[in-house]
Amino acid sequence: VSIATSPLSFGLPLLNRVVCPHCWERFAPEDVLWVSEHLELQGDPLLGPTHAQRFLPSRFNLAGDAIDAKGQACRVLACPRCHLTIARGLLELEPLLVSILGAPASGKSYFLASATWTLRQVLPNAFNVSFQDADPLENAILSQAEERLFLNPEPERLFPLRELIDKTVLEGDTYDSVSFGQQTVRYPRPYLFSLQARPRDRIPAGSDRLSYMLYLYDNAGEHFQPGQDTASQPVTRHLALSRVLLFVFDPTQDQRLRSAAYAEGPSLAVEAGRVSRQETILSEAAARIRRYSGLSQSESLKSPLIVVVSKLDAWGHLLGYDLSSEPWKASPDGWIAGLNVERILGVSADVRSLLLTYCPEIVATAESLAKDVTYVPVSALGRQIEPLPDSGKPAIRPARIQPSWVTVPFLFGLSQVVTGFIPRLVRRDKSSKSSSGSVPADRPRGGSLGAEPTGR
Ligand SMILES: Nc1nc2c(ncn2[C@@H]2O[C@H](COP(=O)(O)OP(=O)(O)OP(=O)(O)O)[C@@H](O)[C@H]2O)c(=O)[nH]1
Ligand SMILES: [Mg+2]
Repeated sequence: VSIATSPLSFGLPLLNRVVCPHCWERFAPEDVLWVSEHLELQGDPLLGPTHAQRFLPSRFNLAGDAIDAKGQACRVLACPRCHLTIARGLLELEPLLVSILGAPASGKSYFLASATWTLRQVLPNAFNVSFQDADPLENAILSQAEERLFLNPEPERLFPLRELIDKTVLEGDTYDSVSFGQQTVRYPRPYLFSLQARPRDRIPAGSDRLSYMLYLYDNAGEHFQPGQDTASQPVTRHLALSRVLLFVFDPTQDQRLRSAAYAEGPSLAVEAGRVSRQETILSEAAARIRRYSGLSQSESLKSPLIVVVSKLDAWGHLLGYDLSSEPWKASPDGWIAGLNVERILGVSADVRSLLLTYCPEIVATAESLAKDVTYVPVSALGRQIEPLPDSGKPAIRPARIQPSWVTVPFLFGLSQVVTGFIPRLVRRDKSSKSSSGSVPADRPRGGSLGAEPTGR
């Protein structure tokens, strides 16, 4: 049976504009292409002879699936510009891009895998928000990284860190090539997650939408070096659409912080030798964002910038307190957790002053780019890193991995850009300061936030 309408929706209204997670083109949902299912319908002019034909349908079956030229019902959608496939949820859920940038080996891939794994537990259990792979096939590489860290079949074996998660490659499996006439363009694969707030009895007034599609990209650090983003490899163009920028800064690659951290002897937690100028990565990213989004040199970026200060396990003792507890807490009725923004901003102020002491140019660069800068320390692995007996290189037993604060950049970033989605812990006696996004950055005093331990 064929009907002539396009019932693409599964209940939620369709968006006016969809953002392709591959080529970042915006298009109307009715322009989406379908991928032929019939085996004889092979060959796409943009993707090559081994890809199925894409088409704009005129016939649908009762289930709402398009019917291809050979009468087969189709299920898979594709972008009208780049022809790469698109999960159906992208037509319904508002896009929310988060870009992760940072120097090579700064810890981006470890941080991402550790954070997405932890968010899978924390968002549903503590915040009543479901967090799911929108396209398990697209997310496969990230899921494998999560499994190697957290579901490893040999949890007690000592793995060199470099073997658990590989360096992100600059070409290969994680990129899609599309031929636009003479020009072949290579796009990085996105990771896509649907975020949906479950029904709550108390939805804060003025809340935005309650469901989003999170687009994440894990670039190789080299992509952020000058000259590495071109028309044929627009690998970091997601930066311009990004709602939250996560700049991963690795203190162990800074000579001054490194010597301070290891003043009492060499650390075993990181490999020796790698030192880099990381503020140049940030300035280059800012130049690209300004170029792609037409901002002038003097204008600040609109998106909040979170400086994710990685490998906390190797330098955290410089802060002088322990960050073992996470900064959120169930509200007194035990239902929805609130993010302890006051504590996050207190820690941010301390990390900022540490960076000001040792590498002031990072603070200066970050704060000249964005109006809203927060510093969040994270460790993807925790403190149980050991040296390998033969080479002395850092290694860990998967069973001992204990991430610290890895979800905070995401939870805090979300709470900054989407009202009401991630509730903030409100001080009982000063409820007027709730969720305004402008909580003062003064240092929290112990015990002032109900039972939330300040961790100091
Ligand atoms: N001590 C410690 N080391 C870490 C941590 N996270 C990553 N590392 C180390 O840093 C190295 C690089 O981490 P990656 O996550 O691969 O870095 P990346 O930023 O993705 O690097 P590229 O893919 O080259 O851009 C790892 O091999 C680990 O040795 C951490 O939380 N603590
Ligand atoms: Mg990487």
